[in-house]
Amino acid sequence: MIKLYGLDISGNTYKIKLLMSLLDVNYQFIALDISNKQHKSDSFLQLNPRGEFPVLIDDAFVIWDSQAILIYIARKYGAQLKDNHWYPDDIEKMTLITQWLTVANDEIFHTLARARSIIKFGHPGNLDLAQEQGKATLKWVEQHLSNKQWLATDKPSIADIACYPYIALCEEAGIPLKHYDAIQNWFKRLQQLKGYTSMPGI
Ligand SMILES: N[C@@H](CCC(=O)N[C@@H](CS)C(=O)NCC(=O)O)C(=O)O
Repeated sequence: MIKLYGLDISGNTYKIKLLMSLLDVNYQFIALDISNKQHKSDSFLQLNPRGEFPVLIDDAFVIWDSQAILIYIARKYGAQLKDNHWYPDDIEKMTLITQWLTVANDEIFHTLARARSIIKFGHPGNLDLAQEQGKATLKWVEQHLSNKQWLATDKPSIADIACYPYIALCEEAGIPLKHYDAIQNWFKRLQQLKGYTSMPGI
C-alpha cells in the first residue's frame, strides 16, 4: 500500500493527490502534525532529511520532493495507459516536461507559494518582492498558454500537475487571476479531466 505524508492545505501535497486521483491509484494519506513539528522529528527526518513534505512510500521505496514523486507515480502507475502522456518515453517530450518541473519548483514555488505562505501562514519573507516576481512568472506563463492547450506537450502531463496548484492558489497569495484568460482556460481543461479532485483554496 502506498503511503503519502503531507498536509491538506499544501499545494505540493495536492500535486500528488491530484495525479493519484487522475490515475485512480489507491493510497493511504497520513496528515502530518505540523503544530508539533512532526516533519522535523527524528523519525520523519529518516524519511526526508530536508524535513519537508510531501513524502511518498511505496512498499519500502521512499521518495521526497513532489516533482520526483510525480515522475515515479506517472511512470509506475501510468504504464498501463496505451499512451502514457503524463510522462512519456519520447525523449523530447520527457525533456519539455522536465523543464516545467523545474519551473514548478523554482519560479512558481519560490514566488507564488512564498507570497501565499507569508499571507496565509505568517511565514517570514518579503511579500512585495514575492508578489512582484510571481506576477512576472504569471505573465510569461500566460503568454506561453495563449496558443497552447497544455504546458509542455499536446496532452496533459505532470508538467501541468506540478505547476497548477500554486497558480490556482494565487488569490491566497494576494494576486487576482481574473485578467489571465489563457491561464483560466487551462484551469478549466484541467478541472474537466476524469478523476480531477480539488483542494482547500481552489
Ligand atoms: N521541493 C520540495 C519542497 C517541499 C516543501 O518545501 N514543502 C513544504 C510544504 S508545501 C514544507 O515542507 N514546509 C515545511 C518546512 O519547510 O519546514 C517539493 O516540491 O516537495
